[in-house]
Amino acid sequence: MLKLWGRKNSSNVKKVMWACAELRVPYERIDAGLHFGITTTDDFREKNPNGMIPVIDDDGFILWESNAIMRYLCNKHPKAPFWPENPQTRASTDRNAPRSARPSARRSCSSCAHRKRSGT
Ligand SMILES: N[C@@H](CCC(=O)N[C@@H](CS)C(=O)NCC(=O)O)C(=O)O
Repeated sequence: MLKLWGRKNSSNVKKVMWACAELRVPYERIDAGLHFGITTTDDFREKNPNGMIPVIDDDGFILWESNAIMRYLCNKHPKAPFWPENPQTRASTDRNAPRSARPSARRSCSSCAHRKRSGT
């Protein structure tokens, strides 16, 4: 079963959880990040040297970066209703994926807000 590392109050983890739910992909989520820790361990850093969540392990295939994970899941499950086959329609959908990195979306992520406050 797909493994997903990340706390569920992370906007980037939520994106992956949402994609899994839409695609009906069963997964096991492991709390990680902030007070859950784990992200600083050697084991986790082997998966993602940046120490960030989300990270997935799909039968030994490790992937991090929420948008890359969503695209991977959509490519693996091509019937994804939100991942149109038409290249132009898909490009429009794809354009919206990184929007979570915009300042308005970052405010909703507590760890990113923390970084902004602490200047890290
Ligand atoms: N570009 C990355 C950003 C990942 C990111 O910023 N993750 C935050 C949570 S939203 C994180 O790992 N924060 C540190 C922590 O929770 O310990 C992605 O989209 O996956």
